[in-house]
Amino acid sequence: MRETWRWYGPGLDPIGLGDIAQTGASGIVNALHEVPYGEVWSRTAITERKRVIEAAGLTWDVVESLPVHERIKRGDGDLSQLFANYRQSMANLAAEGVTTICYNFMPILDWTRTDLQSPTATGATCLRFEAYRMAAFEVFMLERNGAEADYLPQVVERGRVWFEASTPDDRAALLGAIMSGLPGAFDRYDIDGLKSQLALYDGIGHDEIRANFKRFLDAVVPTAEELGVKLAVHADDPPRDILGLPRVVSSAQDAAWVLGAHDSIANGLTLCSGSFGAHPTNDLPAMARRFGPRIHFAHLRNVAKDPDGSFEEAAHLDGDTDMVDLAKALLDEEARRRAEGRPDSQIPFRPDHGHEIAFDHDRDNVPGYPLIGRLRGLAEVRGVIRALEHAGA
Ligand code: DNO
Repeated sequence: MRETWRWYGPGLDPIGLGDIAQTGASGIVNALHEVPYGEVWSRTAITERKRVIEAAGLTWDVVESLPVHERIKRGDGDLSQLFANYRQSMANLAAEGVTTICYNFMPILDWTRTDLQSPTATGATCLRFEAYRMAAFEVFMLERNGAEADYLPQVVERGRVWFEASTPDDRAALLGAIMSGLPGAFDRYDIDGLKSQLALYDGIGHDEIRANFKRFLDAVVPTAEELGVKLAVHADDPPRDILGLPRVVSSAQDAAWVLGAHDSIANGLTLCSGSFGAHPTNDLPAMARRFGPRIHFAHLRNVAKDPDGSFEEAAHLDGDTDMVDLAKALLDEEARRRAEGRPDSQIPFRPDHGHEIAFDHDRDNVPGYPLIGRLRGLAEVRGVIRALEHAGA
């Protein structure tokens, strides 16, 4: 497997390429976060980014993400220009040899947590999704109609108690945590801003968003095929509807739907073990075996789930997913590809997220993306992979 590392780019990531090179990872996962959603990624900007990455002795292996514009997700109006722009960005990337492209189809929000620095038993901190806090946000701060029905009654009650005791600072911190998943230069919303974004999704349920997703795939997959681009949809995080928004990439069945919507190698999956792993019925090693040939990219991390829907990011080898078995499944897939003579026999993976450990606490990290915590994850997963390779040799 090819070791990669997510870098947010010049000016956005406090961790430099020189530090990343020292982790031993050889590939970079990058995006032009400064380009507004829906606009073309110019060839010049891509060439320049590639030059910067290569100057550090690294390679730009994966794009994460080439964002899908909200209007595409909503199926709003004439989308031909947005589709054309997406195709043009893919073509510009492919012309520079960057052909693995991760994206997601989550409405409005990307990953969502309620605590960005939740203490773990060791004194490190992790990202956590606490069901009662999310309920407090949705039911009492946002006052969203119908939100109560999405949570267990005792979770709503705990949310009410939290809300009633909360200070304006507590509420601002919760809103800030929930907005932190929006990458790069994307707008963060306040309560009113979020309400107006949510209103744009009125009347859009799972069927509608699936139809819009299919329309997007129809518009871009044939071009991706011609370009040799491999699109890799990322799972919903958390893998459930949130804020009443329909999400359709949460379960193994959902992944099968996406891959079946266009039966092409160009239409593939980012196997994010943390996002899919927060779903009660997803079995990650089984998913890796089932979808193997269409997995173009893997995010390896772990979660520990609670019965009320809460979860936190566990250390990479702890938590609910058997990381050793998952790595084994991915290595088996690589062996299968080698036997088949597939040129993309090596699957890029990155240690996804990490605890904040030691000096990480003093740095201004992108939430979830500290240096030492991710290095711990990378080193552990690297050890598992080496051991499995050795045993299989
Ligand atoms: C979180 C990431 C996601 C991911 C996007 C892909 O840390 O895994 O933000 O990059 O959802 O489009």
